[in-house]
Amino acid sequence: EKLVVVGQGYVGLPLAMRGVDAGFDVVGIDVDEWRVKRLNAGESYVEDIVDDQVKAALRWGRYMASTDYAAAKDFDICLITVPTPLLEGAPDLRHIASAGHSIAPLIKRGSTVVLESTTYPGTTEEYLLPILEKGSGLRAPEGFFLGYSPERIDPGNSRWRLENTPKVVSGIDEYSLKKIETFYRQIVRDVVPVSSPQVAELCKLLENTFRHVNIALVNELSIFAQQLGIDVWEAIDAASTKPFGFMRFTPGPGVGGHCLPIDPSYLSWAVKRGLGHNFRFVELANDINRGMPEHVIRRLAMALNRRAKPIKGSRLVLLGLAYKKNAGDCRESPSIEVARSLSKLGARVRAADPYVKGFLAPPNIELIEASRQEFEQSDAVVILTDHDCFDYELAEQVSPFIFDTRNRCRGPNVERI
Ligand code: SAJ
Repeated sequence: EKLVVVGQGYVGLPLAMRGVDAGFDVVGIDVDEWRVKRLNAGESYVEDIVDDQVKAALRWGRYMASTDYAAAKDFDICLITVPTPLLEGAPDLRHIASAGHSIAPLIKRGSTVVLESTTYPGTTEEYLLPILEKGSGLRAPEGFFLGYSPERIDPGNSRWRLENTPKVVSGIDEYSLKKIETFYRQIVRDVVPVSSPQVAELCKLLENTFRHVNIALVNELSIFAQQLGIDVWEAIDAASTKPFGFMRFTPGPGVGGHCLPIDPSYLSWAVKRGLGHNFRFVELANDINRGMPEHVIRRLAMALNRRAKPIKGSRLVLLGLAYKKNAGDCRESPSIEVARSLSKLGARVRAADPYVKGFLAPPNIELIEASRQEFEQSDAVVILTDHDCFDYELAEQVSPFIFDTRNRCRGPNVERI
């Protein structure tokens, strides 16, 4: 059977490779020429897929990548895994529309389409279905099957991978659900059928909104605890000893990435559009998390002030620019926002992040290697993204002052968020 995966990013490429493992002939469609070239040369740019997997799939003649949808002709199953960003705070479904319009003419009777992109409840049936029916001249589910299955890929997580992470699946009718369930059972260990695409769409938004709201909770708690003179990190460690009913989150300089800062706004947008209500939890969490970079600046300014050092002209060494540790992704990175603001305030900002390759540092920010000399000659070291590769002991020993937003350092010269 022929499987087409539209979008060969950190979600689509693992799906394509699992499809090859399961015996499908797979075509990976991507609009990015550079990606298609790399893939057809047997190279992976996705953290969780190694070159050899792509090379083997090519060698067996069971995989090819293309920018041309003609390569998708006669597909049996098509998975759509394209980005769903925000545009001025509202869902931007242009990539879903583009994929839908392009794949629709290639739908043959009895084929199956599954949307995996994170989106608001209703998208599959209200938005994608009409595009596919119009473009194919067929009706669903009589002519083709359609459903939704949210992605739960966590790049770099070696414990939970595509094949062993439970996969929620749905269909617009029971036959679509059966077809889609049967497909996923060939590539993942646990399949969790739900009664409608809207349930599956909402489930995904719930998962990430839950995380976003709880991070906002500990972020706001960290602000109050510090003002009360209470060590919030110790309190969180103590609370984490509760073996049931508590889930550990930690404060930080804000929430980055392309999931957490985005997905909750899909939910609040859907509630406002549908009911005219504000989803206050989500909006409050957005406000708190978006306010953390500025909170970091305020705390740092007060700490420097206590050392008779204005921010202007101070020599700052920042550790970490990526949005989360041990990764190089800078999308929506709060660390970069902090770096930019400090530079605007006239600080001399030098940033170290070995994961961020070939990065066009924001203006007036110098990329450096973290070293004894850099620490010694700084007025302050600011820990923003706590990559495990940084030498925190050295920083503690030789830095005049450390502002630590990730609880990696101890000592009389250390202040934590
Ligand atoms: N963060 C905190 N405190 C925390 C946890 C995270 O400040 O306690 C910050 C991180 O520094 C980062 C941001 O939040 O800036 C997002 O971190 P994340 O660990 O949630 O990483 P993501 O963005 O890669 O989230 C992904 C999501 N996966 C999918 O959407 C499929 C999310 O659902 C996962 O729960 C998360 O990975 C995970 O568990 O690692």
